[in-house]
Amino acid sequence: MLTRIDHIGIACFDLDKTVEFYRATYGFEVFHSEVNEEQGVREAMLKINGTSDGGASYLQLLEPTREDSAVGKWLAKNGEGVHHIAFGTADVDGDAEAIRGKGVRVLYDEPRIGSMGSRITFLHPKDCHGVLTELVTSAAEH
Ligand code: MC0
Repeated sequence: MLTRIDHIGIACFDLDKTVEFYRATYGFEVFHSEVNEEQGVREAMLKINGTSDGGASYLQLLEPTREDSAVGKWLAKNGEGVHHIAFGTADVDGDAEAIRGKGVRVLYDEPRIGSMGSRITFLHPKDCHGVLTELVTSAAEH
């Protein structure tokens, strides 16, 4: 069952400048940052609300580490902006299979590693009315 908005992924050209915009404009601080080489991103998670028990919501700022990554390709075509939304679930495997059964393309056969040790998968944007959609089970939940 999808129980929360886990994060909104925002693609940017310069992670440090974008982090500074969110800090100076809204007062949001970086909760966590990392490089995910498989996904080709350098990222910062800004916690908006909730606790660290898996029930939090974040903004996820994403800078590509290479041009041929998903975020790199998307930025070249669209410029900066909202790249995806992510719904939180305690059971990414079960929810992905249930959604696949409804005819939506799930991009990975098995969930992969996402931010902060989470397990993630994606739904194809063309099957979701133009929205790249991610399913996330946080590290605390798996
Ligand atoms: C591509 N399209 C999108 C889109 N990306 N539409 C909405 N939102 C997006 N973000 C559209 C394109 O405009 C195009 O439409 C069509 O999908 C095919 O796109 P493409 O440019 O030819 O690119 P593909 O097909 O090679 O790849 C698209 C695909 C890919 C969604 C399959 O980006 C992907 O695998 N994404 C999942 C992984 C990901 O995004 N990782 C980065 C975040 P037209 O109409 O022009 O044909 S990593 C992350 O977020 C992790 C760290 C975490 O949360 O923990």
